[in-house]
Amino acid sequence: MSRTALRVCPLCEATCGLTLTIDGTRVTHARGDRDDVFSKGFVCPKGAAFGAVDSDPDRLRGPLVRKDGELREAGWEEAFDAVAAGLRPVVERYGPHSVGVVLGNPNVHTVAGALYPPLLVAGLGTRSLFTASTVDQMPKHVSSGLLYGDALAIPVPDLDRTDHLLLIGANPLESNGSLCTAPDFPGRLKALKARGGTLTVIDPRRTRTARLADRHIAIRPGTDALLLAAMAYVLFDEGLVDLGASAPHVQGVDELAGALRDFTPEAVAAACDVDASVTRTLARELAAAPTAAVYGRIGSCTVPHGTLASWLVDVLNILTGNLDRPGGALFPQAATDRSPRPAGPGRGFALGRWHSRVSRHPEAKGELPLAALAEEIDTATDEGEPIRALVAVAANPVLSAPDGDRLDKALASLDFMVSVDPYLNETSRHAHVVLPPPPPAQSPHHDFAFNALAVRNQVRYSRPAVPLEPGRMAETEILARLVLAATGMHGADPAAVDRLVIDQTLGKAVQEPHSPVHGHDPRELAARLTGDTGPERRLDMMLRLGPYGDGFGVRPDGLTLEKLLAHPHGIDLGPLRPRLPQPLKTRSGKVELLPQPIADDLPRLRDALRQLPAGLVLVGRRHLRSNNSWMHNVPALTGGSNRCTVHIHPADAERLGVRDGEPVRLKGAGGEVTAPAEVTDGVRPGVVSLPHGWGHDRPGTRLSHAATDPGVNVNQLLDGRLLDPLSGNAVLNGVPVEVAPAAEKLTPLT
Ligand SMILES: Nc1nc2c(c(=O)[nH]1)N[C@H]1C(S)=C(S)[C@@H](COP(=O)(O)OP(=O)(O)OC[C@H]3O[C@@H](n4cnc5c(=O)[nH]c(N)nc54)[C@H](O)[C@@H]3O)O[C@H]1N2
Ligand SMILES: Nc1nc2c(c(=O)[nH]1)N[C@H]1C(S)=C(S)[C@@H](COP(=O)(O)OP(=O)(O)OC[C@H]3O[C@@H](n4cnc5c(=O)[nH]c(N)nc54)[C@H](O)[C@@H]3O)O[C@H]1N2
Ligand code: SF4
Ligand SMILES: [Mo]
Repeated sequence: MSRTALRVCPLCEATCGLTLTIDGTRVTHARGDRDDVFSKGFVCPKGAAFGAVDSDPDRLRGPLVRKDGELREAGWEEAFDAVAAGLRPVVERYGPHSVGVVLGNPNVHTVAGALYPPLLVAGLGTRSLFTASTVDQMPKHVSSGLLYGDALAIPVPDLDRTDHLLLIGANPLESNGSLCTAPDFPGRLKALKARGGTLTVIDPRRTRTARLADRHIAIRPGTDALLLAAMAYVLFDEGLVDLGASAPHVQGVDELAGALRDFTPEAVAAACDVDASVTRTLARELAAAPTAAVYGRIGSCTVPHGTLASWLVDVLNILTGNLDRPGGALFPQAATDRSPRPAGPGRGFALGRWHSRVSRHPEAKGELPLAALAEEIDTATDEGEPIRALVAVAANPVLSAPDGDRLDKALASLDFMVSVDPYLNETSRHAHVVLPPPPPAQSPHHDFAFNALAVRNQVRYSRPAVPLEPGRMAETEILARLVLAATGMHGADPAAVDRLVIDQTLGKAVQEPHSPVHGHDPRELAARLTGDTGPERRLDMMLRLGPYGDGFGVRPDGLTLEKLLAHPHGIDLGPLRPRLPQPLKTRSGKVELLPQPIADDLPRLRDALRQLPAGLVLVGRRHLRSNNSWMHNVPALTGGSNRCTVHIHPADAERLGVRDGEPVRLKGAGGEVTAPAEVTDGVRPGVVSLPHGWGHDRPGTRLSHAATDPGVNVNQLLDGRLLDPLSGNAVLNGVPVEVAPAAEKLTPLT
């Protein structure tokens, strides 16, 4: 007998509701849940392959512990004993910063990843924190921190109501969207066009998204900040600045006008390879649209001026009155957000409160650049201890971060490493202990991260669709036990971790005058929480204290876990609404349009006006059926056009003697790779493209399907030194490379 269960898909940021068909304990089919309040039945090929992803036979079924140099199957007790025995002596002997924590992308897709890593980092007291954010969106956090005083206050384009969308360095027809959670992003773009709206795409590749656009600008990689600065210049120059309703909440407009003086459309034209007349048109269209939203993603972040470009995206929204208005870019309000405090000055956002040991990179949002992880392990300095032990949760930096070969060696040199990962892969193969989480069907789901980035306020929760298999441990419990083992409390009851968080949170809430539970007894509140598990009780607490919550009875119609469970297809909380000035936490209480660190970085952008690449530059790309480094092991999601090939423009191919299908060699500062060429005018001249997450040919892994077509690791072309200085974000796009047919010797281009 088969049955169905509902489950929000964790395989990308779109968070589609799925209806799973389950035979026994096996997911045999997945389709879009037509009654889902947000995704309304949409599903993509990855979601449809949920069952295959879930039941991949290479998923580890139990912990692995290294004995006599080899990873062997072990019990959970033994595994956590080994973690405590491996980590504690390092902390005690060399101090907390000698333990590094690496958090990878899937943490934003799991309940466990949202609730426990902050406790791990705080409990260890380590400053050696590295996450996927610094190979991704850290520039956006920094620009939001500086503009609004809150690194997590990220405005989201109002896709469903905007009249004009300017999309920069994003390809939602393949990625399904990012920092803009919108199930059926493609359908929403088509709806924009159907209602008479316009779509402009800026991308050096003619992507599927670009092909849908009314206007596609094939910019030179890495130069978006120049183009956006010139657009802002035009707004000032032509008297098109109109802040609209946000005007009373913004400071620094005149200073900004002065700071952008040098960035005329004519001045940026050569660097961007965009005609001055086109730049003017882009600015005028933005100003003229009844509503408009500028939105930038990977291609605008993972570049040398990532923070400036991210800042300018918001600057353009602000200058055209589109920040915080329907149809523009608004701040979502998630159900688990803290209960909004009254508007007013906040503590502001600080950068560089500490620095990395070797290259003195400033921290951003409490993190050091992932690109500097290898040197923080393998380089001794007088500044302090190198990292000697590592906790990696859902992270595969050997493939995802620059210079995987160096990192590979560095990881092999650690005194101790633990990986929480379902696979024995390029990174986890170095661990002394591997703790595998259960597959997604056996895990609960709630989008703590993405609801705060969604184009509609809504809330959904799925309990595990399938009970835990014997021998499995919930990832929430794995991480709770890991927190205990890492912080000297090995062996304590993991439920105590959740109780501690609940007591602390409620204890604080009752003291906050604006909290619905102000003045209550926290123990009495804790006793009223519902949920089968510690994490469920924490979710109940967050919902009830949150902006839509029942406030523990103060607002009887409000949200609770019970209410959410009674709505398995989710609860719609309405369209995005203007919220200013409440989200602002700057010291001035205003949007600070020209923050000092940004002003200080503008001379570097001015220098870029004169820099033209001497040869070819590299950009990445994503395929609809991919997911970073970990989905090449699922046969249903590989093959066809999902291949690790070098896209090269016919003109460049001809000049270099590169032929379609033949191997081509790429050389960058970090090394060389060889992959088949795909000659296509889908990339602009001067640009080659190679996807990331490939390179599954290292020994000691257990990825049997991925190993049959391993591809190459594009990040081997990087040496980790190219960063956006304000955010520490790695430069992954617009990187100079030398290219030649594999048979030929590479001759340097300059
Ligand atoms: N050149 C280049 N490099 C890039 C990018 C690029 O565009 N170009 N993109 C960058 C971006 S945006 C990102 S986010 C990073 C992503 O890079 P990573 O942070 O490494 O993330 P993933 O490769 O998605 O997955 C990391 C690990 O999580 C494991 N995993 C999967 N599901 C779970 C789970 O439920 N629990 C746990 N504990 N583990 C799980 C996988 O097996 C895998 O080993 O890559 C970055 N690297
Ligand atoms: N199918 C699939 N979906 C995914 C992922 C995946 O691996 N596969 N990964 C997920 C993750 S972790 C993330 S962060 C998101 C990312 O979501 P997106 O940002 O939409 O991801 P990409 O498809 O890499 O699109 C980036 C685009 O930027 C372009 N680009 C490169 N350099 C520049 C530049 O200098 N300027 C401009 N204007 N454009 C440039 C590239 O050609 C590319 O088309 O996707 C998520 N969704
Ligand atoms: S678009 Fe993303 S969330 Fe939706 S089904 Fe596909 S992978 Fe899952
Ligand atoms: Mo990402």
